[in-house]
Amino acid sequence: MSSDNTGRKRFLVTAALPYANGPIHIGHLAGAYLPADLYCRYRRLRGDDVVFICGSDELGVAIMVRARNEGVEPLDIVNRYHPVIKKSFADFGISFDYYGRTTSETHRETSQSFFNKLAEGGNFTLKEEQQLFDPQAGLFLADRFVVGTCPNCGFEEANGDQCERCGTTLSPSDLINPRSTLSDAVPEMRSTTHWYLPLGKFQERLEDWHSGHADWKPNVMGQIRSWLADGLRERAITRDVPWGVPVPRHAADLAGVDANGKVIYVWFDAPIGYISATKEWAEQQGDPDRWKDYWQDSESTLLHFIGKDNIVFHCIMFPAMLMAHGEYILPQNVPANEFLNLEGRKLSTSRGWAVWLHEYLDEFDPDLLRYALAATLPEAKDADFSWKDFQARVNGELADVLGNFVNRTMTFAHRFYSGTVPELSNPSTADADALSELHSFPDRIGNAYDAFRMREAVFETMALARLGNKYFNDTEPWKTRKDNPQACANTVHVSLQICASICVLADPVIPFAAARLRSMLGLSGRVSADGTSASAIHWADASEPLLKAGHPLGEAEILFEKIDDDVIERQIAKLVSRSAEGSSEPALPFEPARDEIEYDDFAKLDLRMGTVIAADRVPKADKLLRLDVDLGYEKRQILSGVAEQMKPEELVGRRVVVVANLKPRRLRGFDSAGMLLMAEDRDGKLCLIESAGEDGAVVR
Ligand code: B3M
Ligand code: ZN
Repeated sequence: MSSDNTGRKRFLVTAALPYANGPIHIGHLAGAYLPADLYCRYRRLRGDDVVFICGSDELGVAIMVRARNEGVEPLDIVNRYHPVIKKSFADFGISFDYYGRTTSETHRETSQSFFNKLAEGGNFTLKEEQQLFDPQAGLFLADRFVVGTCPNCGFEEANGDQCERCGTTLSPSDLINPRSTLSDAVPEMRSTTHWYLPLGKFQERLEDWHSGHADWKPNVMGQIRSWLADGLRERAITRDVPWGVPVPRHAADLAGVDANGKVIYVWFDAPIGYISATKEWAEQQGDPDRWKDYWQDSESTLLHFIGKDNIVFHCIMFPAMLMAHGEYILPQNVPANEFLNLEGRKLSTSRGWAVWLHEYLDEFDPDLLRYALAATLPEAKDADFSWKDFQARVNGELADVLGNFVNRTMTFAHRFYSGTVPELSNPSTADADALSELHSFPDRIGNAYDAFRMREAVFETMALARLGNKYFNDTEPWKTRKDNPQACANTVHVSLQICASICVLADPVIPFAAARLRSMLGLSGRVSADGTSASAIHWADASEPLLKAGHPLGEAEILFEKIDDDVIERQIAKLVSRSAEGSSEPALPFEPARDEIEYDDFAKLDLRMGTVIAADRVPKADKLLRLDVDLGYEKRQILSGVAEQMKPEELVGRRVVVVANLKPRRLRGFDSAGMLLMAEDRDGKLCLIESAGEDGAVVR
């Protein structure tokens, strides 16, 4: 496998780019993000070179549908959800090296040049075809703008590009009884020209490549085999919709087609998003070419973590694109997960049957869900999350086994050995056995991670804590303390070694608790996230005792609190009442409170009342309005970024609060002297702040 000259292996790990049309829920986490994070954290502790890439999927029809339902622009939707998604991933400890977005300039360039290169290589075909058109909405009904009955399984709500029930990929014209999701209009047929990727041409190469990967998960291989057995068909890779990466001029010229109004199909550009985001990461590292080490060097390992509905795109379509391009490596594995159900029912965001990550994080520690989910991931088949099971895992495993073991050990060490590691001498058979069993754990757990068996890795991690607890019980230090002090010291010594190994080996699953445990053990900073610093403790080091006799310990604290029944009842009640209301989504989170400031910091602001006396658009700036504001003692020209939400005529005559002593700036060729204060709702809606005070009145 891949390695550089220091023996570190190089990995590029991706997790599916979530559509930025809603917040993240536990189904997303169980499908891709948590297993990917477990894997990356494990690899970094192994000392490997890992770049973990993700980002928001901001293009495509799914975003347009959401925007149309709300009567806003697609950009409003992605600007609302991208930050929410990014933040909840970070709070949950998903350790992306870079989280990008597919509306970025880099992404547009990368996708277009990829498209051009394939066009130049003669990899596409063009077809003029009759397609479903909604005369009322004035749009061709691509993908999710049309639903109908799946010709394969009879599901009546199949989308135009894929049936959610049986996974079959579809074209809108395959649907029986097509209906427009935009209006009640009956779709009609109109002719249009599109680019197609003839996947059939890649069938043989894909088969060869897949046959070299017999180690892939059976659920993934099963889907691939059935695709290949059906014979691969061509797939349209452009759409007539107003939201997406525009079909590049060069490719259009080559084809002699007018590409106006045509964009690249979202499933063509989205996986390229992994490449664009890696480029942006490299740029941020100050080494703009470094992305090539991960994408174009055969020594590098590429892994895609996804949910099962994305298998065909990652195992067939994207690899075919990469083969056609020729300058990229192919994924080494695509460890896709099945679906997660919730309390025995299929998770459904539109029916209010979901646990939302940002809501969960308002009430609980991220590690609790990381552990409970990781222990039940839908690796081989669909799995179920229930709040009762969550409580049982937290109380019965994290608190009673792991937390209890750490707590007993720390209590003994502080009470009887003045907070240092006692000496081990004349170890008993039990002591020696415990240490020799400890020795096997890094490999036991690591082998499971290596094979993408995350549940097993989590089970083995907890097995180490169980070993510790049992050893502590069996050696009875509360008795030996009186009649055999050396035996007691040995128990505490060995138990502390087990705790120290746990703080390394449990780090992928419960990184926040592992960090607390390290500080209790006086090992803070020693287990570095990237495993590269000289004093860093690596995964393999956890097979041997990590603490020297006499090593000073930190302060003890309770690692995990138990969760009461009523807390769990409340969660279940919330779920039930939400689904009864059929309400789809919880409120967005509020922006976190800021740090405290001194009065003097506030007093630096010169806030004044004013009246807008003129307003007009700024040429070529979609967001800006130019305002003249009367501050009583003088008039000001101010540029304000409200043009997407307020019309110039709505603003004239309005009373406003102005930051009057803001340093003047030049924007789009205009001087702007000051800033309007506005309230921004959680969904990005802006409201002016008004007052009856006279123009020029000081606001304080
Ligand atoms: N946004 C689909 C999904 O969320 C899609 C994944 C893109 S990965 C390149 O299921
Ligand atoms: Zn179907």
